[in-house]
Amino acid sequence: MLRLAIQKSGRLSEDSLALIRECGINFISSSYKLKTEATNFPLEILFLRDDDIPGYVQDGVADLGIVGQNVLVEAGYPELEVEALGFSKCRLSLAVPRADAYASVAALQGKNIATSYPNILGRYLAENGVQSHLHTISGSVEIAPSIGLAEAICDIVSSGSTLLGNGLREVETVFRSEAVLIAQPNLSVEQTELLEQLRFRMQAVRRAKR
Ligand code: PRT
Ligand code: ZN
Repeated sequence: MLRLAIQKSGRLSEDSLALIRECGINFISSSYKLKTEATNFPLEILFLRDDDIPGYVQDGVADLGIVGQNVLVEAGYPELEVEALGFSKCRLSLAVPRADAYASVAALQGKNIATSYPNILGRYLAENGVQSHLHTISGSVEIAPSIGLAEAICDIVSSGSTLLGNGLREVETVFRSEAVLIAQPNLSVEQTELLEQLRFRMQAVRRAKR
């Protein structure tokens, strides 16, 4: 038996459920249940907040998970990734108020930056030899400059319309992300065999879509 953790409700949920179904795995899901069992594959599905998925898989509470690389890498477990899934593509970017001068990342030296991704951003700034003050906030990062909390932000972008709507300009791509399948490091031989079957089916689903 394998336990797979997916996001309960959010941007990853629909595509995660669709992928499992396209792999030929049948299950009944209802919006109030936190767990369900597949009827034709030894798989249990847990519905969690995406931020909790890397830790649950690292600890072996779940065997597998589907999560964004942004959340996985920020949590510090990049080595759990076993398969890129090709959906929920986005980027983690730095942005500044539209009217502000910006020549390069050196412009952020000594500045305050609001983000929900202090680990990924901290590494990026260190690699670029820039020291900034990071303010970790968990949501509504885009309003930080307009309320005087920070001179720049680092947040997830897909279409760019949220930045635009808040008078911000995207200036650097810090990290590119997509949804990935992750697996706990201590699967049994039988579980590893099931994981390989699942990956084989996921790869076939992706090939069929190209
Ligand atoms: O409740 P839970 O904690 O489970 O969900 P969540 O609110 O933390 O996450 P959710 O559902 O918003 O996103 C889940 C994952 O989807 C993220 O971790 C990313 O891997 C991926 N993803 C893809 C995105 C986006 N696209 C995205 N556009 N995550 C967030 N956004 C937000 C972004 O934060 C910003 O506020 O959308 C806004 C920007 O969108 P654009 O299109 O205006 O640029
Ligand atoms: Zn979350």
